[in-house]
Amino acid sequence: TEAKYLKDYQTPDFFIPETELFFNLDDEHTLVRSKLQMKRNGEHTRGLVLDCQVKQVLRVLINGNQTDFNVEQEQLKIDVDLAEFELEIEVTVDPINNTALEGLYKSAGVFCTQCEAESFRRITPYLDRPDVLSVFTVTIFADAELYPHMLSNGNLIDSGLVTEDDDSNKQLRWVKWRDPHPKPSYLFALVAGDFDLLTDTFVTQSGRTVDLELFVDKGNLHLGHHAMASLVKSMAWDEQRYGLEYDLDKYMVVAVDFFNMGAMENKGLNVFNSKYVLADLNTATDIDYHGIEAVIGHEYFHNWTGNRVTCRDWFQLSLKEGLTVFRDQQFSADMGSEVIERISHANVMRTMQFAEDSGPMAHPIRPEKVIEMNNFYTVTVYDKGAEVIRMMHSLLGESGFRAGMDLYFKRHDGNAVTCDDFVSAMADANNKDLTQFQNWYSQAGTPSVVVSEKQTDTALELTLSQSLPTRPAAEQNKPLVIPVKYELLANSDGRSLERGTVIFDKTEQMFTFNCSEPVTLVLFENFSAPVKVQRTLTQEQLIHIVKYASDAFCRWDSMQSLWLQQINGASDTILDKSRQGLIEVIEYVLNNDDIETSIKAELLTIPSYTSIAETFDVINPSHILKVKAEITQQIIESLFETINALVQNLTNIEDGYIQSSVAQRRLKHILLTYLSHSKNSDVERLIRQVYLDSTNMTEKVSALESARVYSVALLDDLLKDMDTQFTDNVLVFDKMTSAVARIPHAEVYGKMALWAEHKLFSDKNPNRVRSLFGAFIMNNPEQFHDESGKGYQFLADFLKKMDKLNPQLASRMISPLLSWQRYEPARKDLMKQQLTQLSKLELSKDLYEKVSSALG
Ligand code: HT7
Ligand code: ZN
Repeated sequence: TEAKYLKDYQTPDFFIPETELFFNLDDEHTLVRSKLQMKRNGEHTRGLVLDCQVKQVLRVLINGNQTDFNVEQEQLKIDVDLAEFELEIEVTVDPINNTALEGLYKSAGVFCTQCEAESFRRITPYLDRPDVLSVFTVTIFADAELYPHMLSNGNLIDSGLVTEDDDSNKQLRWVKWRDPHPKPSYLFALVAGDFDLLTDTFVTQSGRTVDLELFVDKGNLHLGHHAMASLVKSMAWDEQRYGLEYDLDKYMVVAVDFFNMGAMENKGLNVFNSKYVLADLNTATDIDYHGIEAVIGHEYFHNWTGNRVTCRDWFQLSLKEGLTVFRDQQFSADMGSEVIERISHANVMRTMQFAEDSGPMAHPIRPEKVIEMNNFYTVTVYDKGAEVIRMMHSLLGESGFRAGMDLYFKRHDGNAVTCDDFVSAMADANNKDLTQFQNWYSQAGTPSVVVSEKQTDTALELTLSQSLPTRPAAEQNKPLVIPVKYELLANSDGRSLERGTVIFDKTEQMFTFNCSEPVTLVLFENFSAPVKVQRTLTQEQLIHIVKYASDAFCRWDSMQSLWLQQINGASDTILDKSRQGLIEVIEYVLNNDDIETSIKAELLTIPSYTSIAETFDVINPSHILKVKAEITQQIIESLFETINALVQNLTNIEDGYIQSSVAQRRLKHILLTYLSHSKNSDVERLIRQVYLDSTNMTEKVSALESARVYSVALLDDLLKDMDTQFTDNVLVFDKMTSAVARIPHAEVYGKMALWAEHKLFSDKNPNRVRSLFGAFIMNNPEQFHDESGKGYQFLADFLKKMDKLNPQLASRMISPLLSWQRYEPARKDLMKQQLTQLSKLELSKDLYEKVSSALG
């Protein structure tokens, strides 16, 4: 449980130019032999210390001679004073009992690895750090019948058959792979199993043909086409937008059912959570299709931003993750809609990232102190990291940003570098000083921007002031460089008078806009900076923005603010009139045929509980849920007929992942959500009809969601049907359990227990666990935050068990308890009690770091 600090970084004592690995795959006793060419780095005389978390070290040899070694505290120590030598190590590991899914594990009959961040050391002792780059050659021995596909990084260079030298006479097959690109150990991968193989090719811009291979479970070939098409699109996009071409002859993707995260960018051999590969119209929703395209893109883009240029140390994780998320966001925007993407990313920031940044685990996008690295694969490093890259893009423009990227690759291809190196490339390519901008990398917390404005006869004077939450021992915060995109709208008729960007980089700063008529100022167009804006706008001003702003993001944002006004605004007396105002603007949107369908759906979306809660200094879930329900009720009472008529019009939407159909299904879903709050029995009929008539999973899930709100009996009915229609389909099963876990009544506990008994459920499978219990914890505020504290107790009990099976998963699921200090006194107390209970147990490093920081 000792922390590591960025300030203590030192270069490695040794390098490993060549790594040879031999695997004899076996469920409980896989034998791993390594042959490493070691080279001392510099003149020092220190011995060799390797990271080591294997089951057993059998032998160590130096230049062919057996040598003494010592294993303690997860380190293998060898006394050696040679400058260069060959090191051989033999170890065993236990893949079948590896439920943590880190290192080499076997699940559902498939051997597979996950090495990022620090799990290669669970496979073989090594200098398991990203600044040690090596050329890997890997030989795998395994039963040919059970494992017809044996894969590793790079190119297949040889293979053959051997007979086992025990009495069994069993034939083993061996394959030998070599990856010519030097890589850090975290990018190593091995997979062995029986798969169906989907193939395609891609011809690169320089005319090379790359073989594309997608490995899926037997019988699932028909579910791989969307992933394959997404891969081809990603490869073409990276060439077009960044001039980046793929660099091996083969690109392999394997879909596995047991995986802690979305996917992993191992060089030439991506391993994917099957949820981000498999799709067809009958079983995948539009959200699934979108997710697959985004994750396939993300992992592919890592080939340059992560693999060719990698991180010097794990504190620099955002170097590859922030940048690659930014690139996948650009890709998704180019494939679909820029504004819809922006709304969805702003939502992630405002709900998950702002919460993390105001909690005990808050950290800068480049953290400075880490106990368990797995805890830093966060929305801060990934999504705020991407926002920081996006702001650089705003400051430098598309061509300036591209020049910076080109220089970054020119300088650092093949190296392990830092976030500072990235910013320097951007600065140097553009002759710009980005020193102050770098404060974004070192300061945690969400900046708060206070807006005040004064209009004279000739100008609008805007004063902005910025501050960061101060935390103990934090150095005095320095002002950040904040790009503010804006527009001036004439109050008389909504004309756009001026649009542009101002750079706000002082603690307080005034900007003057000349204008000779009354105006409404639109600020932070397209979510131009990841900040909290403190600004008082009247309902009239917000409605003006909804109607006239050029930027659809701000129109959506103002619509959300109109809701928030009702919930944050205190007394009932002011609200009656203004609630009518909200209802009127909703009616205006509903009836306005000029608004594009996809935008209309967003404008009408009811803010989520979490996004509302995040705007309060002190959170009282009962208040938020009560007022939100009241407003929804009033809207549905006033607008039932209008909404119902619109839903009736949205029939016979063309199936398929086509943008126009996606938008129509989304709008239909939003409208159906409103209707589900009514008790009118026509609604039950409608929900059933949507469920039965639909020939795609998006509408079926939409029906489930509406049923869940309308009545549990209706939900049960639909689920029963679904369970028989889609027997044995685990990805559909996950959609059903997510609906169950969000039932907003106390009966949810009994139902969750029942579904956890289902034959498709397994607490060793992260997807199953996240869909059932994760949905409860994150998306069932009514029950999770019930004033009895039962929800908190449920989570703590669950974490106790899960921490033993899969610490990474447990650690990710504790997040709602971490913000305990944000709640009203009674809940605060209840949450703290559960954290205190947990702190008395023997916890994994993952959970320990979070629980101890929460209790401070
Ligand atoms: N770079 C990948 C990170 C990842 C991971 C990290 C810790 C433990 C398990 C993991 N699986 C994947 C994913 C990505 O950002 O592309
Ligand atoms: Zn990534």
